[in-house]
Amino acid sequence: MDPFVLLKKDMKEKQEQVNIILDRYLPRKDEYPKEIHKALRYSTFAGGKRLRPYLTMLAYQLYKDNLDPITPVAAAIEMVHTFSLIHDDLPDIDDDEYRRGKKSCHAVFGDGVALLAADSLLINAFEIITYAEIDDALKVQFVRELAQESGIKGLIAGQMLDIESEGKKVDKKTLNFIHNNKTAGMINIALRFGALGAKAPAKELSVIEEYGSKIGLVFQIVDDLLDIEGSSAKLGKTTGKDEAQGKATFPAVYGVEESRKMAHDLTEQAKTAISTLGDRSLKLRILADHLLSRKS
Ligand code: GRG
Repeated sequence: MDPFVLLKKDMKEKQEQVNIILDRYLPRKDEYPKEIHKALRYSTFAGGKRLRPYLTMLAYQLYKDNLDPITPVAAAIEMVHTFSLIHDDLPDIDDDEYRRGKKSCHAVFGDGVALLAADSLLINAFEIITYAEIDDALKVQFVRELAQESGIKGLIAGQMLDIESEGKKVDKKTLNFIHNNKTAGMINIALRFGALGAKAPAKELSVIEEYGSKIGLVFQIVDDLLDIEGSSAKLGKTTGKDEAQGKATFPAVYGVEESRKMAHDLTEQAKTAISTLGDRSLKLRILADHLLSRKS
């Protein structure tokens, strides 16, 4: 079977498992007060790729078959991710009208409701981790690490620098800081939680993290390239915005050709790192190629 077809089938199956957990733990949309529940469900089920939970599940399946214990953790990471997208789209941040192929949350429900819907996704994510059937010590560790990664030492720091850099010429160090914190960090922690949840040996955990930090950057470089060359219909969001807003992107700092080469080289390095795990790492290797060639 074509490796990408195999991967897409596996992604779809795992997306459905995550959606079941999200549906189970999120409030019903007709629950009182209705508007906020409708809004947070609207954005959560608007059609994201579910890449981060998929990574958690793949890392876990390097060691264990039954995904049930880790799926709430994977769903929690997706909730934090969705929260960050809603905030990112707000008029005072990136001001984006479209997300996941639909009108963004604030465009449908208004800024105030979008803010609250996102906040509640962020907070509920930590609650959901506590429902996972894993050791209590691991739950505490996940809550702590996810708080760090989504807080001032992670997402917020990356977003802060992103805002401050708008319209300015940034250096490579600042560019890396922004995207390591905004994008690669969440991708890496998704893999880390899967591996830790399955009690991966320390040496293998570090290989998985090396893979994670590399594909995390590839994901962002490709995101930047798609903003220039991609189709907004396929991406489900407006393209051409980075240049218009003077964003700190890889093509802006390195140029398109050099960015493409960097993405290619990082993908090869990620696959080499993970190949030390042997046949078990096949899906992660196919995924790395998929993330390099993705069009959406
Ligand atoms: C933590 C309080 C607090 C604020 C968050 C807004 C913000 C600060 C961070 C922004 C994070 C962000 C939008 C990063 C960009 C990462 C990125 C490339 C997202 C797109 O991910 P995809 O393509 O999206 O996986 P789907 O829709 O498929 O899930």
